[in-house]
Amino acid sequence: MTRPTLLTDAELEARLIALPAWRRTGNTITRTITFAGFPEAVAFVTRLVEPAEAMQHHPDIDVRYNRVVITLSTHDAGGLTASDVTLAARIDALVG
Ligand code: H2B
Repeated sequence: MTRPTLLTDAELEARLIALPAWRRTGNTITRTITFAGFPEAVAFVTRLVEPAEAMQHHPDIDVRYNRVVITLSTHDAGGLTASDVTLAARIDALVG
């Protein structure tokens, strides 16, 4: 398998303009979403399965009561790639 290509800082900054809910922290981007309660938070996490499996690109997920923190990074590349940006946009579309 070819190693995915890391985005440059300039490419990343440009693409994050379209993803204002996401914050970059080093080699990851993160979005926090708050729900009415734990069932809604867990239900949302199950909705991430389809895009993640379709892309074979999987978010790191932290659920705490009604809050879901989603962290994206391309582990195979050791940083952020186009797959992270694409998945972030797909997650935004699910949040609505
Ligand atoms: N998800 C994420 N976030 N980063 C990866 O590098 C990654 C992945 N690699 N999901 C995929 C699976 C790879 O291990 C398989 C073989 O496609």
